[in-house]
Amino acid sequence: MAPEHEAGRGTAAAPAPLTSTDPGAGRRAPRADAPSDAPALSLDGTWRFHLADRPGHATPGFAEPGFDDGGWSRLEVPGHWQLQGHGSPAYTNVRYPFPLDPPFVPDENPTGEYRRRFDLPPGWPEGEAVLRFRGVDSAFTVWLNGTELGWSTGSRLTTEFDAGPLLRPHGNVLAVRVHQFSPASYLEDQDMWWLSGIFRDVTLIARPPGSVGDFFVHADYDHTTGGGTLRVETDVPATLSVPELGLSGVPAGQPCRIPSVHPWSAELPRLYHGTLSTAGERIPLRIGFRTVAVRDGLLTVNGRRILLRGVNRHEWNPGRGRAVTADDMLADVLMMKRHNVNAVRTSHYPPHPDFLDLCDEYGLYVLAECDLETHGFTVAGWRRNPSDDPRWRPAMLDRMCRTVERDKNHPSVVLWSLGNEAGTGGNLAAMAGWVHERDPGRPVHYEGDGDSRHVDVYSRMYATHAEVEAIGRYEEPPTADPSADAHRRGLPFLLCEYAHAMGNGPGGLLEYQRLFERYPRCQGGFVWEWIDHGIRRHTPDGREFFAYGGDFGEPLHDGNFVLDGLVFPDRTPSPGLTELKAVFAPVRLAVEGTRLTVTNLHDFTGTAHLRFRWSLETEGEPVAEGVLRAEDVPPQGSVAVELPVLPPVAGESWLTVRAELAGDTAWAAAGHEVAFTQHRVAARRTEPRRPAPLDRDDFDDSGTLVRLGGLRVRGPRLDVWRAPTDNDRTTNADAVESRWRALGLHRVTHRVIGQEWSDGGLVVRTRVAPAATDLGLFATYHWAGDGPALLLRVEVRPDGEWTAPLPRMGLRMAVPAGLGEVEWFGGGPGEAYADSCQAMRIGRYRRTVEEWQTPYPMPQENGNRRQVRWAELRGGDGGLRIEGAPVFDLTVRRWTSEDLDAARHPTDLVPGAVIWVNLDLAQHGLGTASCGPGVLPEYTLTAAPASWTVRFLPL
Ligand code: IPT
Repeated sequence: MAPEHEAGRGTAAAPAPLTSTDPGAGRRAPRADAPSDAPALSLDGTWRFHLADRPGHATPGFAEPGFDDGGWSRLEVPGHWQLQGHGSPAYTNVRYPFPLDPPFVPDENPTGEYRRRFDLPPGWPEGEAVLRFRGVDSAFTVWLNGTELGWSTGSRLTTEFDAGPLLRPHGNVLAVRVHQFSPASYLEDQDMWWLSGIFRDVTLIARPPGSVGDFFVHADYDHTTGGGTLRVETDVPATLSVPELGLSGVPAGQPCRIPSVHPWSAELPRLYHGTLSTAGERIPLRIGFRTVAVRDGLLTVNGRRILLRGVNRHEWNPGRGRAVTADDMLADVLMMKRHNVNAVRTSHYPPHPDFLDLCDEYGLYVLAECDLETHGFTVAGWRRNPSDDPRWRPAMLDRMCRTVERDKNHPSVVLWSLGNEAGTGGNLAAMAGWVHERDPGRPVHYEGDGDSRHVDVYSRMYATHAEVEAIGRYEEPPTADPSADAHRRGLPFLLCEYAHAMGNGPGGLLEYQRLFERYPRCQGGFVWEWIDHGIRRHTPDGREFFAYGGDFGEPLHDGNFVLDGLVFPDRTPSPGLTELKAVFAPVRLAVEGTRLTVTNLHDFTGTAHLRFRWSLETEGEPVAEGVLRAEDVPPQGSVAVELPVLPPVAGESWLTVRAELAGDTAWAAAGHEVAFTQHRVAARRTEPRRPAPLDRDDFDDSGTLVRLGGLRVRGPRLDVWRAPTDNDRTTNADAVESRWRALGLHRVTHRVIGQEWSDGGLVVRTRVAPAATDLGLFATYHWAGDGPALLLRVEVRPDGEWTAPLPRMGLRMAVPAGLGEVEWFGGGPGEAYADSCQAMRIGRYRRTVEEWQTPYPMPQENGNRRQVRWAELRGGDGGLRIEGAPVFDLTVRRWTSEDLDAARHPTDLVPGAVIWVNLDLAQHGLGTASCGPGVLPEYTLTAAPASWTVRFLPL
């Protein structure tokens, strides 16, 4: 390394956490995180706090017990200082917010100083005690009563220090100095906000003599015999009791064979409650018997191939950042279970340990990831990447070891992951080697080494459907290093990230799921990602919005790329989550003729816990309903059930069959819907047209409709633009948005070629085209009277060689602002797009124009309802019925697509003087090109001759 890189090293009295690549000093050995009946004292709450703008400006003597902190601020612990009025959040994805100058960080390095006074509760035992920090971002040093205990890094990992000898009954002073950046920051380049401080709980825990240092629960399940083996390794003498299994006072270390146990799986998360007793404490255990193995090229749990229906989860709360609450964690788990999710990747760091308790209890498979990412080194072609620099090996091994040791006793953890996007190198190999030795009971994952040399599963992110299919057929291209090929070709495959859920999307989920179901090797994956990391803010006039990169004046930021979740920042489900639930459904229902086929996609459970309810609706009005008698379908099995004889119906009628929980579960009440299907049993009756003359006064001199009965309207006329979605947008030059804008589709003009009035009505011929191109669209409007209604048939014919897809093929019209209540019969209740419509069902729905909108925190195209048969807009000014022949896509808004396109936050959108109604033939699909493949060919809207018909009836 060039000497100038080293020049700053150790100069002045820079503290070790700022100069060393070591992970820390003075810390206790990592151990399992577990509750215990040993006395404990929470040190959460209000601390005294001061923020120095750089380490050199830190307060001298601040750790002295007698230091006067009376003038300091107050700060809530756990929490981030940037979200409590000190400094501000900053968001970057791949790029480090400081020079790539490892291991150094800038002198401008905010440094938080924390002080907390505490007394020991009465009866606190003398002797050993540990101070436990479950998460401090990024590097910190701890003093107790003026004595330095040590320092640590690894923001999302637990650190414990010995505190016993320094404690006194009253007036203890704990002082902590936290640097926002440190050499360790080079290992923590995850795609998220840079937020600092003591953001997880701080606890003082007594360690009475004979307390356990560490313990490892091994609870295996033998699927060939149904038996279990339980062995608990401890480092002190201990006994084990599990009353339910008839075990009492069994010496730890001794294997116990149980002839018959209920295994743990995400589907049936059976836990046995036990106690580990030592001379010093008793530890409650929750034991789940399960065996994870890669066998014959497949990832198995309890001897069976599993399918991961997973999501990537960052920890997030829009007000508290990564200092999530118990309620947040429970909400996530319950929402996941209710949306048919069965797996979580803890991207890209160990979560709060309580989250894993919930996964054990409610049943979620966990890919537990180490707190590691060095992604920003890609900008330098991975040069000087810590992953391949021996100076960082202790820190990287330390992280891996603390991940495994902390979480090893969770049955939910089925895979360990070395980290994310950290390139390749010897340190990663060493981490994998260490894990294999320490815990042979769990396969190791790491996506960043394309050759999968050191891991047990082949993992990719954002692979296209075609690539996944090739992998499923074992026809993937060979590894870069030919010697790794045989190993990788023998591995099961998963997508550690796919279906980027940024903004409106993802599109194309169903097609991935079908591949996972078709090819045994493709064992599912984890959608990116669970939650939008928006930060709650308010406009000066008090309206809430969610901030993203750049909203805090960051000089370097990645905008709204931090908003790519299935749920909005406040955990409101987005349409993407509703789609995910339908695609992930663990039973598939299909009606054919008079029979319902139930296909059970569970890996372990039958369908006895489900009840199948049917209902018949005509034009969305209930006609009949009932419960089907269905036998218990075995896992991966399929049965056909005879449907009841349905009553006669008049009008378009749909049979809906829903699989719902027959009884209450821990995560949802009886009646919760797990899956549904719909089947049309009678088609719509079309009424004969009743020709009627048109009123010339209803049209202006350009042939544009301006009046409908008593309503003032404008349009409809051809409209192809949509406010680009994040998946249209992307930074990629091939992004459809760039192509659309290059063509000028956001600024088309209309030219009337001619209009002809006749007895049959009015024909208006136009050419619609943007400036500066010879491409265009001929649009011809055929107007005719139909009783009291107006009938419009639009014909569109492209002019020239169109090479880009169209955003929409549609009509736009303005109707009076008073028509704010919409009722429709068609697809709903939420928005749907060509490649994201599995959650859509045909029915009759009502929404106000306000409720119609999906409030993506970054405004973009939203709210499209598909296959609308008819819609009625009503309000003070009268009413308007619009019918399709047969159907149309409908959107209603109080602003235009252009307004939506220009807005940066939903609070920028101001209702205008009219309601804008889109009546479309089709829209381009969504895809996931914000990170991943674009729209599949079958959902691409090509510019081609088209025609559709709508009928307008004033009410
Ligand atoms: C991938 C990252 O692993 C993840 O953290 C997130 O940033 C995601 O992208 C995009 O939201 S890495 C990318 C190079 C595919």
